Amino acid sequence: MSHDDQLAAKGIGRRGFINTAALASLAGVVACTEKPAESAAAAPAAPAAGGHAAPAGVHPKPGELDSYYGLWSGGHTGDVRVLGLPSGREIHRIPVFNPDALVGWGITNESKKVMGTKANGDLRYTVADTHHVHASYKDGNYDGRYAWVNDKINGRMARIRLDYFVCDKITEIPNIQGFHGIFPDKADPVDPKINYTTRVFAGAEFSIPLPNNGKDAGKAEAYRSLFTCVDAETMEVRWQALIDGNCDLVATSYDGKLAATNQYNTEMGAVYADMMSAERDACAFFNIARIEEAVKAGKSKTYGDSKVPVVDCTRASNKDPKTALVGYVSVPKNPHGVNASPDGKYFICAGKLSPTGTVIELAKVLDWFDGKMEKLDDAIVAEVELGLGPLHTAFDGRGNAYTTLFLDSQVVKWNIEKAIAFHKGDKNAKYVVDRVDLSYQPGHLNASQSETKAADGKWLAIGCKFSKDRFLPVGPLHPENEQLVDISGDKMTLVADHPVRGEPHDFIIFKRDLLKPKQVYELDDFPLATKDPAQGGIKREGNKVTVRLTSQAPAFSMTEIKLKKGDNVTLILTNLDKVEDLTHGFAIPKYNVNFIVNPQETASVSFVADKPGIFWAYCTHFCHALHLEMRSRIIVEG
Ligand code: RUQ
Ligand code: CUA
Ligand code: CA
Repeated sequence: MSHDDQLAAKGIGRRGFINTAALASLAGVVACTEKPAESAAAAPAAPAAGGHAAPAGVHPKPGELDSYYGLWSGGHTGDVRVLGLPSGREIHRIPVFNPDALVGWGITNESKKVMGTKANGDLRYTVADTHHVHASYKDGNYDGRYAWVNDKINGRMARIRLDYFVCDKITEIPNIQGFHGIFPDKADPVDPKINYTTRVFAGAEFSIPLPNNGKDAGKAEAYRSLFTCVDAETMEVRWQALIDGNCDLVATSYDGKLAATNQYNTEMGAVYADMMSAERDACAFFNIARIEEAVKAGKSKTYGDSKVPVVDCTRASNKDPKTALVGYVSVPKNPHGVNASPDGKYFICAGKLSPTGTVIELAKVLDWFDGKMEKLDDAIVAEVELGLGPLHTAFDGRGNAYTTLFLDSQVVKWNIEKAIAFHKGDKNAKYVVDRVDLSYQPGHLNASQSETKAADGKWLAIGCKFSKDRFLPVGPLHPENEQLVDISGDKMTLVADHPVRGEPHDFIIFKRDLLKPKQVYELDDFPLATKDPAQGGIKREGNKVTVRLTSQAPAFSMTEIKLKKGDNVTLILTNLDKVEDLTHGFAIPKYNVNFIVNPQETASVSFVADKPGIFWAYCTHFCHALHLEMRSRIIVEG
């Protein structure tokens, strides 16, 4: 019985579900689920779930591997998720900003050091909101070194090592709020030998009074936003730029010369209505080489306790193009995404409150900075109607762009050169190639290899913000719906729905051979490693106790660990197993301790032995036929 048949048998039609959802009063948003007849014909109402119509790889056979990795932001779960594409299977979650009980993220001393602690040793933050994941580049393609992700709530940027799929650094950016857009550079603006990522840019969406000391809440002109540059290696903040308006999403050029951020509040309004009053907002283009010269020349200031140099990128101070650090290209009302086309020529801004996509030619922006073009807005080579609520754009490497339309609940495929011809006056240029209905209200989308020079035009994934009737009901909280579209032909074909836990935003999809992950750690990479069980044991200095323990399936090196009430204990566990996939866990009842050690990994936890008694510390990760027997008795003498 198909899903539809099952529902029909219960007297519940698909349409009935839609209507129920509509009644649930999602206001304007749900109106879009009632599709016009002609567009419903363009896409099947249900995905090719039976498998017969789905292209190879969408429903892999047992043991078959995916051909692409996907790195997905987790949203309010504060993590990054690793998916296999085209199957859509979730393979891994990388804990980043939020504690995670599986790996002991936020519990081990090593992870706490990365996450940041308060003076008393507690985590500084336990909440986050990850939106945008982007990876490091070399020669215009991903090089498999790093990925970065933002925490919108607390203004933090995290780096993930793609050899081990772990977060190794988190930087808190000073004097900003609502850190949203993030993008690594793809080359150095000056040195052609540096054809790889060395900087990561960050946009601040919410303006705050600078300095933010509670004194200027009522002064609209004190509210400002900063655009930030972080060093990709050290993760230190290199510089910031004071701008007019706010930052939304960020894009970088392939030659490293330009970074840009869309702005939806050039009005610099502190309240909602003021943020929508102007007909046009802007995309701010930063001249990276000039900004870094200005920083070097000391033409900067600082705010509050921060020592980060801040350069002046306001309009008033950057009127002469020949010395300007920034140029503001005007874009219709409250734009959202800005994306770089894989041929390196254009940035495309999605209009959000305007039904348009704006194509900005980068060579012309550089001409303006060189004094060769008078009006910066002449860099706009197309501004075409796409549909209602354009948010983000992806590319297929064949000259086509794919833009999500939030309000129309569609993705539109359009041809960039034809849009340019249309904008120039060729009214016969049919730039819209195809449209597909989505379920429902898409935000982000990305295509395989989309934001690289190797865009391959095979798969398009779309993050739909509402799933309504697409999955079995699970109470009031619905999953999001990540949909997969085959874009290899002229027409797009919707091939799969995947439920995901809320709420992913941006993601990237790239060929699996671009990564060579390691599956066993190097013992020597851990200074605290106990390389031989004989070196383990308990060392006591007063009430400071160090326990050095090893694991080898199915036993820990000590069956008994004797402590005294009040001891300050640091327990260091090294997993001496060398076999791939042989992970052990370590949990201590009543002490809020649980973490894992992967093969050849060392991790440590610190706690005060404040409760006397015996506590069976046990292995929480299935490792052996005698896994359940793998434990060690901790005796805290009263
Ligand atoms: S933003 S759709 Cu961060 Cu577009 Cu989510
Ligand atoms: Cu070791 Cu389970
Ligand atoms: Ca506006």
